[in-house]
Amino acid sequence: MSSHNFTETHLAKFREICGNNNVVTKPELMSAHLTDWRKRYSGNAIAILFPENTSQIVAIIKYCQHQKVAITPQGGNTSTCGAATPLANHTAPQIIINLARMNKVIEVDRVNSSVTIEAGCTLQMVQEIAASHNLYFPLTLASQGTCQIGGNLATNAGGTQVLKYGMMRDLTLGLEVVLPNGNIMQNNHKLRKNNTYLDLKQIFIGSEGTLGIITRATLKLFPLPVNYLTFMLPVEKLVTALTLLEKLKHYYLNNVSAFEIIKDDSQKLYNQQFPDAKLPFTANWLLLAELEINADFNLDNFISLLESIGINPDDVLIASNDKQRRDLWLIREHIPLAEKAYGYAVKHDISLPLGKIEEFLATSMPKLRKIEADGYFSIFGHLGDGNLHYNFGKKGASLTDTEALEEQVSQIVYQDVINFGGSIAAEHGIGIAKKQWFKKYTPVENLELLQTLKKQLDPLNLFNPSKIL
Ligand code: FAD
Ligand code: 2HG
Ligand code: ZN
Repeated sequence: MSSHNFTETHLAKFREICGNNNVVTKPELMSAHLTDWRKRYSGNAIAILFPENTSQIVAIIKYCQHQKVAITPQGGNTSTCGAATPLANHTAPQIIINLARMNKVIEVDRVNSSVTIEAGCTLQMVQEIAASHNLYFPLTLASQGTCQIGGNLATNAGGTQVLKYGMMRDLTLGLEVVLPNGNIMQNNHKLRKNNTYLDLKQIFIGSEGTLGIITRATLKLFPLPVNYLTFMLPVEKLVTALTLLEKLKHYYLNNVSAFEIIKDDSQKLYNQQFPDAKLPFTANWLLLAELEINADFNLDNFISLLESIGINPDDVLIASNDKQRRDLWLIREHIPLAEKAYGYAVKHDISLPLGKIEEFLATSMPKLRKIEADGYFSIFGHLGDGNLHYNFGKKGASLTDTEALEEQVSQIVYQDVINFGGSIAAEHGIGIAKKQWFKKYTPVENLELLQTLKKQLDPLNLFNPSKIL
């Protein structure tokens, strides 16, 4: 049979399993799924499948195993490292399995403070369903209207509330996963304690679609915070921000829920892109932080705390109502969008021990300046978690210009990150973008263990091939 005939046979089978409407082959409907969010990687596929339930996924996977069809699991396609994009020149036929049509809320258990959902629910849906029960799902990302819980799980997403609530791994009680052999791993329990040998769900959290398809999850819910103290302030030196963080944690314990930072070049990109909602101030660094508070909160004590470390309270903008709070958060959420609109930067999603961040910046920034004297540093992110989005760009650079810079820039950044005891992939994962660096900086024994696991679960290498490993 010719490859055309093979494709037609595959499509007929997929239509039989999922129904005609759930198998998309029209190029104009496929294109958004074949390119990543940054428009850096593009691939191809014979179809995008939108299954409606786990049984359909099992049937698709069994057929793909038999016919050696490669599968890219896909959620909202908001990966910043090309993790959800199929390959451009793969030898085997490829399909995308997108979970958008598996978006049912199965149960909200108020007594247990948990929600059980299908993995195609968007993050925002889960936040809203929790809120409608007077409960709170804390994962918060600028992509929340689009990204799916399956994608959040497969990337172990972080975001702005990690300081208090942890990453997706910390928010997960149970999972259902369809394995590459078509078996269903049943681990979708609601328990906060369960030491029946290894916790199998952990293998799939952060697995970036390489070990199976996450179809259902049970997530932790929390009481809705009573109120917030959200504030922004300019700081000249990072040490001031870090000292403030230490004081806040000491005084307010686990109620410090967010501690975000924005460097001056990112502020400029933001002001250029959003002239109608300019920043209240610009400075070397802008800090956006939040405390969860209740009726006992004493503003005078907070002001004294600021003064005790030399911060003038008059320089601090405190949101006085919910709209102002939203506006401050919108600024932060719009930073990656402003950067994207400006052009391509060489992006790094790194983490460092908090005490090493200043030394890292002082070491690495001058080296990058030497490569590109008028390059811009779009540095922002989750300072409270030691996680910076450390992006370096050349004014007006095209993708090709940026790719020419990338090797040299990333070599310096990642080597310094490693030298200071950090991680080259804090919250976005590896995908295609960081594959070479992951290989370089992962101990060979660890790589061997990961490869053993991958080969055991997916011996034909059909799940998200050529990503990560
Ligand atoms: P996709 O991009 O579709 O897929 C991501 C990976 O998960 C791929 O490897 C894919 O194969 C796999 N996958 C998807 N669904 C499944 C499934 N059901 N089963 C198995 N594998 C699956 N990330 C953060 O951690 N913190 C942030 O603050 C943050 N902010 C962002 C802001 C913007 C504007 C954007 C565009 C992205 C941001 N991200 C952030 C990155 C991104 O990782 C998250 O948006 C999200 O977790 C990805 O979810 P998704 O559904 O879009 O996954
Ligand atoms: C954020 O924190 C995201 O806004 C995106 O993780 C980071 O685009 C980026 O570099
Ligand atoms: Zn982030």
